[in-house]
Amino acid sequence: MLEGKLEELSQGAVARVRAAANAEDLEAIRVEILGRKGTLAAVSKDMGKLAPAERARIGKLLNAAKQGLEAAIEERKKAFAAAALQKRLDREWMDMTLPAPGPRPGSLHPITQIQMEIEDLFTSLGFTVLSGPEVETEFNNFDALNIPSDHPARDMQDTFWLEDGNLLRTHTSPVQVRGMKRLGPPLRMIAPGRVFRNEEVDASHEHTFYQLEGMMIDREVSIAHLVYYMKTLLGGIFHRSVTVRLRPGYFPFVEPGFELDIKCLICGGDGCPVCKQSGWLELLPCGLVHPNVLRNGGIDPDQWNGFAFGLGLTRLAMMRYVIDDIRLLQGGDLRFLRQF
Ligand code: FA5
Repeated sequence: MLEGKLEELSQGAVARVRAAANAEDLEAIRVEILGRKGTLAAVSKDMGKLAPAERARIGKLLNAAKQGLEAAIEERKKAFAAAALQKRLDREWMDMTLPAPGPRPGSLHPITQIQMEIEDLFTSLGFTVLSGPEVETEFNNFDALNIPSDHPARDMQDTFWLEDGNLLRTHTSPVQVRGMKRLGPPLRMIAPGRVFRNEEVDASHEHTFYQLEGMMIDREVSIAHLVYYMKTLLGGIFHRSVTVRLRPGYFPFVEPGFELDIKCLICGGDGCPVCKQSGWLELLPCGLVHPNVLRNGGIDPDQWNGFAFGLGLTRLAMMRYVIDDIRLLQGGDLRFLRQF
């Protein structure tokens, strides 16, 4: 009797396994029949009542039924896996004949981009682009710019001195001296470049940063000329209205001298770490060239005069791209740089 029941059960179970619609159904059937509390387990319990010889025979049949069922389940599982794989293969494919994307192209650093824009602007206004060395003489960096050795203005720019008495230029102004000697009057020049100061680094100060010097020497150059060029410069860079203020500024190489500040574009003037909570950022010191500087450049101050400015290029990049920490610009983090 048990034998018939087993036969019937095993045939029914195999049929159900073959008909299972998916892997979940299959698992449910497996648990129902082969599980610890499953149908086959119940049959094996009933075997206890049989005589020993009969028990051994039915035991064998039970094992065979179990193995048959397990094989059927395995086969069905494989069929499901193959179907799933086929479905993925149909969906996910790629065209191996397409050309490879190749290495990711780099891009110009944001400071370089701004520098090139300013160069374009000023060359269109008749200015020459000069570059001076980063290692300068003390004379070009200070003395020729009307900053004698005992003058307190030297302390305004903390200097990296070299053992041979030269220095890392603290500003791009020494290119004024080189430009005057090289080009003679009248002249219009700009000189972008890297400068160095022994300064503590914070959100708006680097020890290594970029400036862009400008100088125009002609006859009867006035503050009106200076203001015109400064406005043209800022308009060309920001393409939107920026608020500026001009206040007196002291630099021994200009007279009169000014600080052109720009209302902080990071905080809109409310105060933030970049503008040191003042709402304004020093960006563009400028003025009319001091007669002593003209003389040191071999130009007669009775015949010629001019203006000069020293733009903080790194700070300009910060304002233009609304970067709230100067250290990001030279940190070398590609995740930052790839945004430009
Ligand atoms: C000068 O360096 C003068 N040579 C500028 C000048 C040229 C005046 C021609 C008159 C005529 P100053 O030390 O203020 O000035 O620096 C100029 C600009 O460089 C500042 O307005 C600021 O934008 C930027 N700057 C100065 N120090 C740092 C620094 N540590 N990190 C980043 N930018 C700086």
